[in-house]
Order: sequence, then structure tokens, then C-alpha cells
Amino acid sequence: MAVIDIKVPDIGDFDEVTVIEILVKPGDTVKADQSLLTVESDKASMEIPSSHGGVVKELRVKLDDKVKQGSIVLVLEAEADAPATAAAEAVAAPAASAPAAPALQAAAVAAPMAVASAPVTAPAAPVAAATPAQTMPAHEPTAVTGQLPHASPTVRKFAREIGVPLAEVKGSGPKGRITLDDVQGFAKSVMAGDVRTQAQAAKAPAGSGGDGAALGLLPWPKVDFAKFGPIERKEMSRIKKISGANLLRNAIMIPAVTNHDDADITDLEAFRVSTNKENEKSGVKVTMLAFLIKAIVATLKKYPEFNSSLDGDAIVYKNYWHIGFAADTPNGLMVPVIRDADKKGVLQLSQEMGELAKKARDGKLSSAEMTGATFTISSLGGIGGKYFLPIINAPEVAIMGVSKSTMEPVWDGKQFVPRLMLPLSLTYDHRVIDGAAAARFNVYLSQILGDFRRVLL
Ligand code: CAO
Repeated sequence: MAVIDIKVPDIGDFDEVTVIEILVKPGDTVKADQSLLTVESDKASMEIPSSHGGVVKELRVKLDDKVKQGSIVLVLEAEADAPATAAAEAVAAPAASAPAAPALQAAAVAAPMAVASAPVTAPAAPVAAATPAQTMPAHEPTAVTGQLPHASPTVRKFAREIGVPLAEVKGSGPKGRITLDDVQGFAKSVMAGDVRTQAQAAKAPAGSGGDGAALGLLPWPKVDFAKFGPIERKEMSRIKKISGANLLRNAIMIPAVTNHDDADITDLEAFRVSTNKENEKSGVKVTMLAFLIKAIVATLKKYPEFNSSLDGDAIVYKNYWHIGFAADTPNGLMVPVIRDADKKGVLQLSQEMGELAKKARDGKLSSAEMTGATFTISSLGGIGGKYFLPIINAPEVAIMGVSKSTMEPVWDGKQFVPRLMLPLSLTYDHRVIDGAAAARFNVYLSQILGDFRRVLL
């Protein structure tokens, strides 16, 4: 047994470094090459290894102390002849985000750095027994490209061991350094479901915020928008997060095709306007959407595959007609459902739609009022635009997008006549529905809208 002082070795270009982590305490048994503390310059952090195995007798440094080559770090009761070996690469802690890097002891702090390689000479300065100085392997900090998270090798090692992506952890230490507590806190938040790692987000079937890695796509571009001008960052509403995840899944998983058509609603609109005049006192305004629901239910009955769902290799045909309609609310898109639309008249449909749309805007829809739809209509007709590609609301297999009707010249066989034309955009799941069926669906629907008496047929 020999009591020796462990000293800071040659640390290359750095005159003075700060102790940012102490990895052992008095009484600990350490092995040769084991990291004792982490020091940091203004450019890099590195670990100071023990030149000998033994028991820590006394620490000679504390956090934030400034040390330099030759400073005594601790006093060790060394095991006989157990000096550091040339295999001291073991102390190296590759940067988490640079897995291919060779034994890397320096981690970028603020800016990419290129530190000249300098051999780290064993710090052993035996007090009682003379031990020949050991030569440690070259200190080989790799030139770091890009910005690595600022963390000590120990923290990096710990993060690697428990699978925490350091690049996603916010550092609370000086200069934004990531501490052990930060890594532990991040891991706890992930376990509690408060935070998702980018990898989890990419793998999530719902896909909210997914960066596409699971699909083998390029990562989502990361841009510091503030570099180009002033910005403001706001959390998405809960509804937007939920609907976004559903939309992404549906957009990715359904082989969807959209068929566009125009329906001549000149006569229907005239009828709607006169009905509303007659019913002025009733307080219920008949909407074009209510007529559309009625006409769509009749079309769904003629083409039942549009009122179905896929279940493995089977198609489930539903003998009920619950129609969802997209409602724009201050918190995001919601889809209330009108049950048994086939059993209701246009006046009742208008009234129910008004009530459900109000509930949606007030955030008062129950889950029962948002589930069970067999087909969905998304109408932007009150706003404007011509045709759009709606996304199917799975597990439904089709959705109707309705745009704003406009007066257009239509050839009647002899001349152009002004007609009110309603743009229809039917998106369908091509696994269940063929293109020809979709075209027929739109043609039939347009015929009904052109002459509503057909609903009776
Ligand atoms: N063409 C021309 N005008 C139309 C029309 C159409 N297709 N549809 C409605 N209008 C008119 C209405 O007649 C009404 O005019 P008046 O006030 O003169 O009577 C006006 O536009 C406003 O209608 P509205 O949109 O308030 O009512 P609605 O019954 O047509 O729709 C609702 C109700 C809840 C569907 C609607 O308010 C809404 O939220 N639409 C947005 C849906 C949406 O966001 N879809 C996109 C989903 S994908 O992101």
C-alpha cells in the first residue's frame, strides 16, 4: 500500500480548467483509469482518470475550483502496483451524438472546436513509493462538426446507458450545460408521458410531431426561424394536437384518391331561399348542408361500399347512416355526428346541425356526439375556394369536400346558360372503392342535387 497524490495530467492546450463534476468520494474504491472528476475549459470538458487503483483517502478539490496541470486532485491509498494501463481509452466517453467518433474526451461546449492532440501524461506523483510515470494514450479530441449538446462525458455516458437523447435535453447548468439531474428529469418526463422523444414521435402511429425517421424519410428540417426575423411561439391546442395526429395517420395509411365534380344547385338554392322565407318565423334556417346530407344518404344507400369500413380483409357494411360534419371552432377542427340522418327531414337536420356546431364551438360536445359516423362531409362553402382534397376520417372509407357554389355558364345543348354550380370533392379509400364507383357516386349525387325529387325514388 502506498499513499499517493493524484494530480491533473497534461491537459493539452488548456492552462486552467474548472472542476464541474466530482465522480468519487472518500472511501470509494477506484480502479486504475477510472474517471475521478470532470473538468471544463471554455471550449471543452474532459475527465481526469486515476493513474492507480486504490481507495480514495481525501479529496483535494471541490466543485468550481480552478485546477491546472499538476494540481493535486485527491489522495489515494493505492493498491500495490496497479497503475493505469495503456488501455485508458476506457475513460473516454464518446459524444452521444457522434457515435462513430473514436475515444473522445472533449465535448464541444459552445462552438465547434478542433483541439490539437496532446498526450496526457499519467499524473501519478507518488508520495511514499516511487512509481514510474505512466504514459496515457493520446488525448484525441476529435474536431467536432455541428453543435453537440453541452455535457460532461459522464453525463453523456449516463444518457447513453439509459437511452436519453442528449440533443433533446435542456441544460440547466452554467452556459446551458446538461447536468445529471437534467438527464434524470428528462427520463422521468418521458416515463410519465409528459414528453416524447423525437424517436418516439416518429414511431408513433398517430404521428403527431413525428419526424419521419420510422418511415425512412429525411429528418424534419430544423430551422432557427428567429435568425430570419421576429417570431412568436405558441403551443398547439389540445384539439389540434389530437386531430393532427389522426389526420397524419389517415393521410399516410389510406391510399386515397379524390374525384371532383360539379352539381347544378340552381333550383335547389332557389327552393332553399323560398323555404327560409316561408319559415322565417320558425327560427330554423334551412342550410345547403342539410340538403347535402339528405342527398348523400340517398347516394350512400345506392352505393353501400361508401358507408363501410375495412376490418382486416373484410369490408363491414353499415345499415345505419350517421353523418359527421367538420366544424371549424376557435380551438380547431371538430366533427360532430348526426345520428340516423336517413330518418330525419331537412328542417330537423338543419336544426340539429346548428345545435351541434354551437356545442362544438363552445367546447361542449360529448364523446357520443363525436363518434359513430359512417361518412363525413367537410364544407368550406360558406367561406370560399374551389375544390380541395379532404382527408378521410378513419375508419370511414370516404369523405365529401364541398366548396363554394358560383354562377357559371353551362352549355344546355343550344346555348350557355347561367347556373349555380357546387364543387364536390369526394376522397375515397381505393382499397375499398374503385375509381368508377367514385365517379358514379358523384354523378348520382349531382343528379339528386340537380333535381331533389330523385330522393323519393
Ligand atoms: N356555397 C355557397 N354558399 C354557401 C355554401 C356553399 N357551398 N355553403 C354555405 N354557404 C353560405 C350559407 O348559405 C350562408 O350564407 P347566408 O348567411 O347568406 O345564408 C353562409 O355561407 C355561411 O354558412 P355557414 O358555413 O355558416 O353554414 P353551413 O351550414 O354551410 O356550415 C358548418 C356549418 C358548421 C359546417 C360551418 O360553419 C363550418 O364550420 N365550416 C367549416 C368546416 C371546415 O373547417 N372544413 C374543413 C375541414 S378540413 O380542414
